[in-house]
Amino acid sequence: MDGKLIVFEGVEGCGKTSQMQLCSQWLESLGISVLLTREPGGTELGIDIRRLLLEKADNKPIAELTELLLYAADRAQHVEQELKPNLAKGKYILCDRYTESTIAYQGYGRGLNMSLIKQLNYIATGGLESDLTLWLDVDVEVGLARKRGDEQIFDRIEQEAIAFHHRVQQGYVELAALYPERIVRIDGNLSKEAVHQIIQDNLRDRFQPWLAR
Ligand code: Z5A
Repeated sequence: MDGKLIVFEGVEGCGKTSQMQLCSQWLESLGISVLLTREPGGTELGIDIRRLLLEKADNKPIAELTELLLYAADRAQHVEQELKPNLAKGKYILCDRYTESTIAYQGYGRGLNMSLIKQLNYIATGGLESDLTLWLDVDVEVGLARKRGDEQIFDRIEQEAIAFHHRVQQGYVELAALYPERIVRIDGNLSKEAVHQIIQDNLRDRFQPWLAR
């Protein structure tokens, strides 16, 4: 496929949304057509699935396996409807979370079977991997405090014990060590401007010929 799939990952409040906006503005200023999207919720159907997954669950518990399957369903729709067609058109796609989130949250966080998660990731994506994953590595407590500053109402997952977030963080540490050619660690504790500069440098290093087209 002609385009590039660049994924932003990390624990809550790591700065993905802010950095995707800055990155998109920068790429557009270079005349590069960008698609901003996210998981869950990158399609119309996905918006409904996102609501089921993340809105305060009140008395409606979601079993862990159901949660995993809903993320997989959201991803299958997103890959077919948005990612593949836009990559084929040569777009630069900036995606807020992708397969590594499932490994980190449902695998390391919830402790679900890793080989099942990998199979589901493969089924949902048809093997489509990111060209580059930017892991914004922020201390768990810093990320959560940033979000607390935003709003007082935490969604369902954010209310989980802090130990859960530390396991998720450990997931990203191990994923980055396993796939260093595809997953880049970026110090998300730095200022927004400094993080953006490092992201620019990484994209220039990786995609210079592509950026210069
Ligand atoms: N999830 C899952 O479990 N399994 C899966 O397979 C997938 C997802 C795909 C939704 O994710 C949830 O879905 C998530 C994992 C689960 N768990 N929860 N809850 P989400 O990405 O939509 O939500 P989030 O992880 O909570 O991220 P967020 O709220 O969108 O935050 P963010 O995008 O990382 O950060 P931000 O909005 O750019 O920044 C947050 C605040 O920090 C804001 O006030 C900024 O101005 C501030 N900020 C940002 N950067 C900085 C720096 N560098 N310095 C200081 N302040 C900063």
